[in-house]
Amino acid sequence: MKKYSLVGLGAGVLAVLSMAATPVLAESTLELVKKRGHLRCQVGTPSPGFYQLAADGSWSGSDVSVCRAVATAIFGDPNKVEFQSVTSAVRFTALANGESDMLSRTATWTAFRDTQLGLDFTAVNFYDGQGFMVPADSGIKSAFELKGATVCVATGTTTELNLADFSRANNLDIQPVVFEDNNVRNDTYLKGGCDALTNDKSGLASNKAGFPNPKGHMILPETISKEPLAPAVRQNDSQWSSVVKWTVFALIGAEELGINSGNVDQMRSKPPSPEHARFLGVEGDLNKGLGLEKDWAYNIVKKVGNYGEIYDKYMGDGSPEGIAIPRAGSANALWTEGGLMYSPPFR
Ligand SMILES: N[C@@H](CCC(=O)N[C@@H](CS)C(=O)NCC(=O)O)C(=O)O
Repeated sequence: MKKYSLVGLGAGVLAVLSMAATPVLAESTLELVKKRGHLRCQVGTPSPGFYQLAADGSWSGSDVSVCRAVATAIFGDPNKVEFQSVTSAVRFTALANGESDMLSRTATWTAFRDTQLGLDFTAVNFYDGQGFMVPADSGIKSAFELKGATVCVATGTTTELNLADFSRANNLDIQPVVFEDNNVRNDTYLKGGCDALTNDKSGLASNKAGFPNPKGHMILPETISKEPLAPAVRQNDSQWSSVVKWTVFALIGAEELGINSGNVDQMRSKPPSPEHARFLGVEGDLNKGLGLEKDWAYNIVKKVGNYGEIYDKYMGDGSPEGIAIPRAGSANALWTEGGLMYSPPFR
């Protein structure tokens, strides 16, 4: 009797232990995604340039392209993605609890987020900084003129924290007006419910492009923070983190190597250098540790494009929404052109 109960207890304890250990022992996210047959990629609520939702339900944009590039690395198909659109306030919980496989949505890589939220950031795909926008006829020309001003801001963001720092450091007594929903925030600003709107500068360009009268608003010159934006994954899944990180590097690396969607076939049939050959899977086995096929990077460039192509299409002068954030001379230029975009070597 005693023995049985002990055995019973043993089995019970084992069951509890194995349940508790599930997140650690569970299959890697890559295996999970492969089995499921598509990637669950978290983006923000629709915002021109980054993540735009068309009337037919399809998503496009720069951060959306990173999701599509990861799906392409795995499946050779940019459409094998389920896009999950949630607000900034709940984004990290939705990733940490397993609802999303990754997020690609203007999330700033900070020490706290990288070490205390159960997340790992991968590789920066946009270097940004926070700014302010005001109505063009407000007469305000500098962020330092915002003394006592009400400023609309999204909650759960670095934006909210930086605003408080900036106000305190400069004795500006700024009154934050805080929102979870970006649309409500923008509407409130447009209706005069706050004197200024603050966001990442690329976010401001995106917000402005979506306003009925973009020219009626002005982005002030000051940049009050560093916002390195990067896709993130759950922590402790090194292979999955590598897949997302090397997908971003493949986008940047392709541009460095002069490989784009138009010439990638020609480059593959006659690689101009050994690194081109390794990148395109013609030589070596760089795919092995990633758990991907040899043509993973080829497929990314062929079906999604390189970093510069994505930038031009969604953030550059040619972007349909007119976001037009100049890349030349900015941190988002390639390192060979004075910027910070740099991929480790493909070897
Ligand atoms: N980079 C900042 C701000 C991120 C942020 O809220 N970005 C806006 C861009 S407009 C966004 O993602 N909006 C979508 C949403 O919150 O639904 C952060 O990581 O906290």
